This record gives sequence, C-alpha cells and structure tokens, in this order.
Amino acid sequence: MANRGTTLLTNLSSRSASGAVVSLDGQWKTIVDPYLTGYIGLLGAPTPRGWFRDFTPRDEGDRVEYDFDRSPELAVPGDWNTQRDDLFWYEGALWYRRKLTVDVPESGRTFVHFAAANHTARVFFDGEELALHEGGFGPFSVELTGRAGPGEHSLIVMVDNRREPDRVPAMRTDWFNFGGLHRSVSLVRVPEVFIRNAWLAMRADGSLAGEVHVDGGDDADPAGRPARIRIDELGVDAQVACGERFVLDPIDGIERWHPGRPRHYDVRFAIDGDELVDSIGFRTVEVVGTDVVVNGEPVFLKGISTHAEGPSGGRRASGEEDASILFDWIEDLGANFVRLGHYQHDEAMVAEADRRGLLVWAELPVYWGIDWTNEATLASALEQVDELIVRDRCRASVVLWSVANETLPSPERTAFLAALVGRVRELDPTRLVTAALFTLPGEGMETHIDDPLGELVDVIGVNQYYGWYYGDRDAIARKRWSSDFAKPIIFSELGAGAKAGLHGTETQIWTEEFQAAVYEQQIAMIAAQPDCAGLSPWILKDFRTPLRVLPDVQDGYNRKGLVSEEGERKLAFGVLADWYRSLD
Ligand code: GCB
Repeated sequence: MANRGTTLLTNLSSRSASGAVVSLDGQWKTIVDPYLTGYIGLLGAPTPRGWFRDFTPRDEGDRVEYDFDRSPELAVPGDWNTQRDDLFWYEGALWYRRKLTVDVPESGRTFVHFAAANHTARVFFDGEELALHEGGFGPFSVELTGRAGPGEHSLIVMVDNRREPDRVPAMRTDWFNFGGLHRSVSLVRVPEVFIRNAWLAMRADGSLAGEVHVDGGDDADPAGRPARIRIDELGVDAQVACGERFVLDPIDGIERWHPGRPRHYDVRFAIDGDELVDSIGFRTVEVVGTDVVVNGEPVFLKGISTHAEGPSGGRRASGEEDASILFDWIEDLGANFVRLGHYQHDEAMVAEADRRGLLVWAELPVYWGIDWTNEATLASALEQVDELIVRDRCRASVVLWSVANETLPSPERTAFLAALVGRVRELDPTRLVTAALFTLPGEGMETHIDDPLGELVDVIGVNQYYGWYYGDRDAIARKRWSSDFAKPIIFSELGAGAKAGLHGTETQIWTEEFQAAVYEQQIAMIAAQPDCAGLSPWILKDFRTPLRVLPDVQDGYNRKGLVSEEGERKLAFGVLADWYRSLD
C-alpha cells in the first residue's frame, strides 16, 4: 500500500518562528473500532456512511450509532496504550476527532502536519478522505487548501496499529507496538508557491551540498526556478536552481560544528515569496581506514542506544521535555554519540543532539522478519527512507544512517537492503551508511564477519551479547573480531539484563552486579580491538516489550537499561561512565 495524498513538508521549526504553525495538540475525541465498523460496510467495502462523516442526528428519528461528542478523549501527542487501562494491549483501529476553526488566509495554502502516527493513518476532513499514510514513525502533511473556509471543521484520523507480515517493521519486535497519534499535530500555513524542503550539509572536501525543493500547486516541483542561499555571518550569498543538487565552494573562516563544540549558522533559503531560516552546523564525516573521522580527526564513538520511550511511565516519548531529560542522562554518561534505535525518533531528539553537540545514528525499522521479496514492503521501506533523511539532512549531529537491524543474510535480503542503501546515498551523499549486523557466537575466540551487507555499508555495526545470551563471561575480554571489509566496526549492541535495586554477586543473573561485570569485560575486550571505532551498548533505559515476561524481574520490560524505566541508575551506568570519562 503506497502513501496517498501526503506531502513531505520539512524545516517546520523555521516556520514556527513566523507564527505559521499552529499546534493541534491537546485532547481529541476518540472511538475504538476493532472491527473497522466505522469504515467498512456489511459488504466489506468502504461505506459512505462511515464515522468520518462525523454526523450529528438531525431529529429524534435519525439512527446514528456513534457520537464523537459523547466519546472519551485521549491526549495528542501520546500513545493510546498507556493512557487508558482498557487500551493497553489494543492493536487495531482507533478514530481521533478534533474540531477546528481555521483563519482563512487571503492567499496561500494550509496543511495539517503529523509528526508521526503509528502505523497506518487515514485522514478525513469534513467527511472526505484526503490521505492515507503508512509507516509509524515518519512525518507527513495533508493539504487542506480550499477546504478550510470560515466556521468549524471536523478533522478525523483513523489510526490503525495492527501488525502485518508485509509491513516495516513486521510481526515481531522487541519493543512495544504503541498505537496512535504519538507525536505532535499542527496546522501549517505556507505561501502559494513555497519551499517544501531545503537542506545544506558539508561534504568531505569542505564544500557544501544542498537542494531547495518548491511546491507550486499544480506544478509539483518547478525545477529551475531561482533560489537564494544566504549565510550572512559568513558573507555567503549564492544563486542556485530549485530542484537540483548544488555545491558551494569551501567557505573561508567557517567554524565547524564538532562533537562537544556545536556551532550553528543561520542559513536563509529564499525563493520569490517564501523564505526559511534554519540553524545549521557544518562538519565533515568520513571513513579513513578503520576510523570514523569527523572534521579531520578520528573520533571514538562513546555511545549509548535508546528507544523512543519517555523518561518515566514506559510511554512513547515526544517533544522537547522528554528529549531534554534523556539527553541529560546521556551526557552524564560521558557519551558523545547516541544510537536512536530502531526507527525514526521525534525531531526533538535530533534537535537536542544537534544543540548539545552529540553525534547521532538514525535508523529505519527494517527489523526481524521482513518480507524481502514483497514489492509493497520494499516500497514502504523506501518511503520511510525518504521521511528519515529528508527531515534531518540539515542536522550536523546525524553522521550515520542505518538501513537495518539484525537481518539474516540471503540474496533477497541483500538485494532489498542494496535498494535502500542506494536511495540513502542518492538523498544524502554527505553522510555514512551503516547497519547493525546479526552475529552468532561462532567457534573459538574469534568471530569473522563476512555478511555481504558489509560490502554495502561504510561502517559495520555488530550486535553481540557475549556474557548474556551466550559465551563465558570471564572469556569476553579475550574475544576478537575480524571482517572481510577493512572498515570501522561499531559494537552497536552489547549488554545484559538487571533489575534496578536487585543486588547480589556477580554470578547471580538479573542483579546489578552481574550486569556491571558484563560491562567491565566488554570494555576490556573493546579496548583491545584495534579496528573498533566505537560502541552503543543496549540500552539507556529499560523499555516496554511484550517479549519479556519473567514475573517480578521483567514484568513486560527489557531490563538491559543502564537506568530503570523511572530513571534509577544501575551500577553498570557508573562502570560505563567511568570508562568514557577516562578516555577524554
Ligand atoms: C537485539 C535487538 C534488540 C533487542 C536486544 C535484546 O539484538 O537488536 O532490539 O532488544 O537484542 O535485548 O535482546
């Protein structure tokens, strides 16, 4: 199923400043619809009398069997599972309704922007279906121009989070399938011909690559229209053509964005009648031998992985407040790098990393059990590539795009991922591509990586759980890794489970001491591995997942966090923090 009626509008923060973005966050009326009664009629086809009509009975005899006005509310942004007990395990369709009045502009266009909806969203405005979007983590916008006249309007979104085998992700994930409008919704006002997306990023030779895409109504991407790029602080004022990749020569005196020393410049993208101002940092990133090199200096990636869960309550994270607390923890750890697994995170997370000067690994939800030979699955994955990259191509913090996590080698798998890597490189030739590879313990103390995926990527991510799922913990430090590829290796996952507050000896599973001992051994191993360019252990915080059922220990949480789901620090937090600080 391909997305329909949606547009990828980005650089929204620069529009917020001018008052052109109005939040639709808050309480929305909701109806739970496990049988799709509000959409599908008795004969199995969409019914014209669906709930999207938001119908109110005209007289006492009118038979209408739903009523948004008298139905309960849910907060947007927010997952539905943690807002109401009866929705905790719910996977299916749920209708959201918000009434709104729109100031009718004399000219210009209006969009409703969804920062994400998990998984499928059908958008209706005043009873008409306008758009269908698939993919639970990417942003999309729906045009309302011409429909939003004076008076009150009904905006309805049917969100369906059913898991299906041909989707991305597929049926089984080690994270909770939070449903709903879990990120912000807003109205965006733009001029008739407007900049839909603009980016500028530094290439390895110090030149700047970018693009300006305009949307001109009927003319979807009027290529060739002149645009102007200005960075006043640096005296840059360049004319470029819309819809085409341009390259600006290296700029004298430009101060680089660097890990721990973020530096941003106001970049103005202008066309006749529209201007966006984005705050952008510039740095180079490349692979030299087995090093990841930022601004000409090899950087050891002292990282941590995180899911998009808020710092308390085991709920979906969203917005600046959640991002700020999570990044406080990440900075306390002494990290300079964060893996935002296993799907696109809220824009606020990437913005926070950019402001604080941390490097980012951003990831697609191409995870266990993907249907590699299904064309619709590939099409959905490619759409998710676009949403991931086009949103964040201006963020210097992002250095790695990851196309997959733990996929078993097969020709079909590799062909699918090759298509994704190709699309990533086309959209953004300035950053590195990676994937987290699945590794098995193997015989002896050396594991050799020969997965053909290693050929396609720039940096090899290795997920390994020595001392936890397999292997003798005391032998971890002697473990060695090699690969066919002479490329940097990042240990994208490692770790062990521990219940916060449970103490005992190093040999007692689930104790903080056990987890801390695994970290100590892993650190010794990594320190002795010359082509290791960094690590992002699994994981910052305990996170909800239906896969983890052990009573009194897991209780529905993966316990590999360095902090509990409420933020209590475990001993391993200190072990990793001490090592990271010793490397400064
Ligand atoms: C993995 C997966 C991750 C799991 C983790 C675990 O390899 O990539 O999603 O949560 O292991 O805890 O087993």
